[in-house]
Amino acid sequence: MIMTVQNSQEAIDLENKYGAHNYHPLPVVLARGEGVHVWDVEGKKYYDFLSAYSAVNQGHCHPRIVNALKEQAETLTLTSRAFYNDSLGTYEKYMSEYFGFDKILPMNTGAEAVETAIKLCRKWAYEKKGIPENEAKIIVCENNFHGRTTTIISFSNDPDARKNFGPYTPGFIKIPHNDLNALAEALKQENVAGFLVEPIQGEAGVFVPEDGYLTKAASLCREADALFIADEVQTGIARTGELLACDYENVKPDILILGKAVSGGVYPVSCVLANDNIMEVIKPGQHGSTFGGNPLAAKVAMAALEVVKDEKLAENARRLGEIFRERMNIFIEKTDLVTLVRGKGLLNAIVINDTEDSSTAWDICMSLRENGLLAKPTHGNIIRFAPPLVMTEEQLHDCCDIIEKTILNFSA
Ligand code: IF1
Repeated sequence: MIMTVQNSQEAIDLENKYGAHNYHPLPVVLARGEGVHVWDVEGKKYYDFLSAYSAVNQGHCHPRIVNALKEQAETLTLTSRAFYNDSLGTYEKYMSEYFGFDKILPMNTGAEAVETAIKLCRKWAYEKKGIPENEAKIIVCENNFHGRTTTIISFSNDPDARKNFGPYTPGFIKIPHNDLNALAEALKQENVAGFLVEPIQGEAGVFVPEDGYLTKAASLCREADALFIADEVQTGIARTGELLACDYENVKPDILILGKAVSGGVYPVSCVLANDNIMEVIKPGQHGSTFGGNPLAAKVAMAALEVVKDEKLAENARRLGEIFRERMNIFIEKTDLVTLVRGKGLLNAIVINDTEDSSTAWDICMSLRENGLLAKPTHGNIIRFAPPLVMTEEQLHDCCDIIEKTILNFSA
């Protein structure tokens, strides 16, 4: 029997009873979304300052994307790759040209795209670079977040993400993020196939590396004949004020990983892009997925990326991000509760002046919820602020008013 909840508490109770407890959500039950706003079951309106972790960059339920979904849903949803279909080729051309690569390998979730990039890098290393089979090593950064599969958590240093999920996948070398000397040293090791990096570490707390880091890292990789792999699942699709965070330095990764807002949050769509010299190592039957590149995903993603271009979302994110950080930097002079603000475009975070394990950041988010703005702490004392990129300047100032008022009342 399909039921509908009558109130928020009923929804929370149902999730508690029937759902795995793999999250600890803020106690708010959302029922509708439109643009930068969401409404809870009782009809209370909020600004969404998380955007489903940067999947809803185009705003909730964007009509152009929803219409693309509707039209294709009534036509052809899934054929599997056992046969051709009339959407995939046009989608592959669209994406390859949109991001400037020879080819795309379509998948569904970000983690699947990261796994695909790891497999591609390893296979390229064995078949093109001549690394002995099963000896390939991929350099990753400490405090990374690339997803939740067993291989990906094998190179995580977050105990919650990895404890008791072993045995772990070998073949990864960890170095600090934003440390070029450490990268240069690691690249001297034998059998290094690639370097997998988030241009900005989102989950770790929106750590923006020094200017020039990506450029230098990419050239160190090139000199060492190792692939530069950029995970732009969270930083991509205009979030940081450019289409890709790598675009700030005109760095073209050897493998580009995308997810989340590729679909505007309407459907799970992810992919890796690379040029022929890398992509051609994958032969028929060597990789894939049931839903990867399905007609629904293809049409939704093309509509979502048209919105990014037509509504100039990168430019808007860049401009509003500067306004946001300017206001926050002035504000934090008035309170000792916030020590700093950092970020790029509309991927920002504030650091709360308290210990990692304090509940202060959580309590502030609970107060923000009362005042009509939804955000959630990332690690401990850091609150990530990432609204949809369709926000207007007026709405941003309204949100800054809410954030400032909430924190000032809090510290009082
Ligand atoms: C959760 C974090 C963000 C990602 C990057 C790959 C993936 C993600 C840079 C995997 C996913 C999501 C996962 C989600 C919450 C969210 C998250 F807090 F977990 F770390 F955004 F920061 N690369 N990030 O950020 O993509 O498989 O999820 O589609 O697991 O709680 P996915």
